[in-house]
Amino acid sequence: MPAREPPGTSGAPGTSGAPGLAPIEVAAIDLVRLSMPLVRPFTTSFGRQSERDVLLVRVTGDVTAPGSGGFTDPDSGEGSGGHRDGQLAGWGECVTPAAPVYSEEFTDGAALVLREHLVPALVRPDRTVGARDVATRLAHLHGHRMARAALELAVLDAQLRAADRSLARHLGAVRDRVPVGVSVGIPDGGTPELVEQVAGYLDEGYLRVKVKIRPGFDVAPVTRLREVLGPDLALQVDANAAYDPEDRQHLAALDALDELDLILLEQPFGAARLRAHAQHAVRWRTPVCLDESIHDAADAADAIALGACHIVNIKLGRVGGMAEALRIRDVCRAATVPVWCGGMLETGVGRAANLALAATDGFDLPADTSASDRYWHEDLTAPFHLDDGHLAVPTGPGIGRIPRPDALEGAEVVRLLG
Ligand code: SMG
Ligand code: MG
Repeated sequence: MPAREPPGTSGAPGTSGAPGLAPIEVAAIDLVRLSMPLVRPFTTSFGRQSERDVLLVRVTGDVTAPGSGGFTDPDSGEGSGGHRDGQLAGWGECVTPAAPVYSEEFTDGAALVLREHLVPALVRPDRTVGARDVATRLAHLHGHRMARAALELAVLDAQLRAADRSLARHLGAVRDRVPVGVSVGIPDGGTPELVEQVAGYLDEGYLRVKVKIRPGFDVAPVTRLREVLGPDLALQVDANAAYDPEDRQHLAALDALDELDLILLEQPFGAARLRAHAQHAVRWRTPVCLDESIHDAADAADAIALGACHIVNIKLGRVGGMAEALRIRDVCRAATVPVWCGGMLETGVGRAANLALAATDGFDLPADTSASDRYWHEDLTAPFHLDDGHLAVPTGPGIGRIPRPDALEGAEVVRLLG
């Protein structure tokens, strides 16, 4: 982890020139874990998921800034954002899947590394902590970016609540609503169900559609979508690294998809296969977008220099948090490579942070941050609604959302530091 001061997450001004943030005195750190069923199963090339094993990091700070403005949440109307007895809470969502199927990271591993390594390192030598300390104090530890990101975002949320400032404002957001698309999994019912689901999402107003593909479910369903929904459908596909660049049939399928006027082809090959991406990106007219391959700004710079991608999907968890996400955005901007904000089936906690990121300059393509009802019967926070193809960026202090107390009833709470 680079030790230079990251923009937007520290006592230093954000990219907007927003004033700096004071560190907090950490009183406690907890892991809050609960299972949430998805409204419909989500199947990708790596598996089928019907619920999320949700892991939140809660950082409780002693209020050190008097007159810091209370902790109400105007977006949700939920009253306290964590203010109790001179303390306030910041929240971060760890986006790990339950199993190491998207990358090496998984929720039990994240909980363990947070407990045994990341949290102890964060509060050494003292408990006066700002978001930038997550990079500097944890610099000697490798990997576990999703766990790191959850910790960084929780500290940042607490700092922002203490300063009565929204994350979006802190980052210098340039829009108050974010254009959004929807990521559609491989349905149990195959192509007919895919067409029905996509048509339904378009009726709801989503601005573009991303379809999950895998070898054997690619050319035929995507061709059918084009036939039924027409040339104007804003359509992209995501392979989640399922294609083998040495397999002729796999390449033939990707070549056929290249004829279908897609906005982009996301991560066809394995995360480490930058050269394979470059070899084929140069032949295809469809822009290649990388997701799993990009862990930090150096990866983005290398991928761009190699010609391995034309577009980058930025996810807070995959890259270790807000500071690195903004660095990647800046590397891409300097190379005129568009970026957009991806998703990991977040609850309202993670979605709120995603929206603030997606509201910053440079995030010009629709995000994968769909409305709450696309994922949940009842979101963990006040829900996000789709309005004319957009989600409103929260304006309350911090991420502008807190978990509803009743939604946390029955959650497992593990105190890591108290
Ligand atoms: O949050 O709507 C969402 C999901 C977006 O497709 C999505 N994410 O590779 O981009 C991706 C996948 C990873 C999901 S793994 C849980
Ligand atoms: Mg992806």
